[in-house]
Amino acid sequence: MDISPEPRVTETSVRFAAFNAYLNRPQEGALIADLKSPDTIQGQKVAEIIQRIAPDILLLSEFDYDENGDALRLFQESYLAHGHNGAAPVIYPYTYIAPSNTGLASGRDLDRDGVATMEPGSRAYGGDAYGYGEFPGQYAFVLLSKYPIDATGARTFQTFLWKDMPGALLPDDPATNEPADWYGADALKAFRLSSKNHWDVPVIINGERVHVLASHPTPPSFDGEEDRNGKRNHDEIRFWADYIAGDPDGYIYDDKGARGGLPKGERFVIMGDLNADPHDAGAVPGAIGQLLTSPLVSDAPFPTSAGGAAQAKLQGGANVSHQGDPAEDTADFGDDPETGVGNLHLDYVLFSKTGLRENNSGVFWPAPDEPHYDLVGSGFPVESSDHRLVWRDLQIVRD
Ligand SMILES: [Ca+2]
Ligand SMILES: [Ca+2]
Ligand SMILES: [Ca+2]
Ligand SMILES: [Ca+2]
Repeated sequence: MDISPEPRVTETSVRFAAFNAYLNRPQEGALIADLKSPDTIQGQKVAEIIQRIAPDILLLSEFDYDENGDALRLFQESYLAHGHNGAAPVIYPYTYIAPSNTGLASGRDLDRDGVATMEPGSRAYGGDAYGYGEFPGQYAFVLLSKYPIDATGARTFQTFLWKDMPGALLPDDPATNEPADWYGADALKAFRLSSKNHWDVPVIINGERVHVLASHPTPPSFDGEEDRNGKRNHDEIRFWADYIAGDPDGYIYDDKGARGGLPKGERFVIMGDLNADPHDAGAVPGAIGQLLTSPLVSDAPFPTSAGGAAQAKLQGGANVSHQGDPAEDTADFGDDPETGVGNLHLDYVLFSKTGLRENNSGVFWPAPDEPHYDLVGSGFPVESSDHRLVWRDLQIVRD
């Protein structure tokens, strides 16, 4: 494979994209095994979507972690480096990976089923891990870039403890009088805020620094009346609101022990599946609003697609009662009004109001009468992913 050491210099804009690519597998090592061969149909469709949009900087979520980066290397070599159905190959000379809390044993009974499950490979194990995962690194995320990544300047927040956030929305056990006691003191001593990881990864674009702020907050579901996952989701999003504000409450520390938030005036792009729709389904009200109402975040309109609007109509069910504009949806979930949440707006590329300007944006979700509809289909079965790629073309503005 020919990987050029030089980044491609775009004329004016840089395309940032977030794609929950569904490249997670049920067992450790299974993704590597899949990607060794170029024949995995789902991998081919994910690769073709990436090739059709050709982002310059791409965050792929639900991509199982391995410490050598073999899965990511194989995905580039066996899938992205080969054009699919006439699309041009895309190659990313720069990548960044880091460990994820998903599937790391906490040694505690975090799901409160009576046992601290330590043996990987079950739902019970996932429920007691620092973040839900049935083996270490399941559902992690990876960053790919055509521009150089300042890995030594990157900060990660994998080990930041939830209890160290002032005013954290710690869940309450409604069966007791004591407040905020769903997790006991011993659990809170170990409980990490980030269900996967939170990264600040600087990318150098024509000499200018842009901070990619990547995370994948836990879904606000799979819990009970205490809403422990909804509250964690809210605070995982809050972390970025406080971080971009420069950490006014002075609580943030990274995995190397360095304190503080983003210095004032730095450019940033918050990317990922944030698992919070502005209007619909189970997030704590205002969860994503913590970022959307921040004076530091651009209020450029959300990216949209014709396919999101078309599928909400075709699929009906839970979508009928949604308040959000279906053209802004980025995930195609089950629509049964009893058991499903419908299609949601969960994936974001949000950028700093200063230092960046948007030229274009979109969600890769073709309508049935548009080209490449076969890459997304009608929701079930899943053709590529249950999420859609979201992108924005951003131009560096020098003050
Ligand atoms: Ca347990
Ligand atoms: Ca209580
Ligand atoms: Ca659906
Ligand atoms: Ca919707």
